[in-house]
Amino acid sequence: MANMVLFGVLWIVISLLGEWGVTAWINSAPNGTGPYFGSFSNLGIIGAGAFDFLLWVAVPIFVFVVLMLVFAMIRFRVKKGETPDEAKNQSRVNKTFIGIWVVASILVNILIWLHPNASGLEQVFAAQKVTAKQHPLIVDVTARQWEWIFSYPQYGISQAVNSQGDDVLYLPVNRPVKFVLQSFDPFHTYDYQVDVIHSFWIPGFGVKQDVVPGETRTLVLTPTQITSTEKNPMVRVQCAEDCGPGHPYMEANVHVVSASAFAQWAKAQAAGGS
Ligand SMILES: [Cu+2]
Repeated sequence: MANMVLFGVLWIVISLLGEWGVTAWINSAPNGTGPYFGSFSNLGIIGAGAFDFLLWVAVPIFVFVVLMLVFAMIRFRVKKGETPDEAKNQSRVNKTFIGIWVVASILVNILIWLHPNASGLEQVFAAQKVTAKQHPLIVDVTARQWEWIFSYPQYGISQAVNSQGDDVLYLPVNRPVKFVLQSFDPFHTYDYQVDVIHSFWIPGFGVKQDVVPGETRTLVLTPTQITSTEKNPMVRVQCAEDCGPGHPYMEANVHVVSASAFAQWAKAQAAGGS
C-alpha cells in the first residue's frame, strides 16, 4: 500500500512538472518554432492545436510507464545478502490492474478519436468552405518538372516572378486563398499536359496536397501572420513528392504581406514589372 501511495504521488508530481514543461515549450515560440514547423495559417493552427492536445494526453501516460520501470527497479531490487524468490516475484498476476489498464487504454483511444481527430477534421472541412462574400484570392498553381508557377487570374498575372526572375508566391494576410493545383508543363508543347505527381507543401502553413496530372485539386486556407521565407524558411513552397533529379530544388519563396502591399505588388506584376 505504501508503495502504491508513493508511486501515485510521484506520478502526479512528475506528470504536473511534465505538463508545465510541455506547455512552456508550446508557448515559448508562438511565431513558428517550438514543437512545430509553424502555424502561420488557419489550417496550421488547427493542426498545432491537435498536437498540443496529444502532447498533454501523452505526458501522464509516458510518465506512468517510465516511472513504473524505474520505480520497480529501485524499490524492488534484491539487496545484498537477499535471495530473490523468483517464483513468487515474477509470476504474479494482478487482474484488477490489467482490467483498469485495458479500460483506460480504450477510453484514451476513444477520446483521441473524438478529439482532436474527428473534431479537427470538422474544423478543416469547415475551413475549406469559402463563400464569395469572403472574396477569396484565387491562385492557380502549376507544378512542372521542376518549377512552381503561380498565376493570379483575378489580377491578370500569368506568372508571378521576383526581380531575379524566380517564381514567387505573394499572399495578403487574413484573406482566404483558394489554390487551384494542377500538374502539367506549359513550356514543353511536345508533351503538353504530361508531367508527374508533385506535392504542394508549405510546412509553415501546415498543409500538403498532392498534385496529380489530369486532376484539378483545390486547397483553401487563410494566412494569419505577416511573414516570408526570409524570416522563416518553413514558410516556403516545397515539392514533397519525389519527382525527379530537380525535386529538392523545386521550391518557391512565399511572402505574406498586408492587403495594401499585396495590391501594390499585384499592380506592378500585372504591369509586367516585378
Ligand atoms: Cu515536384
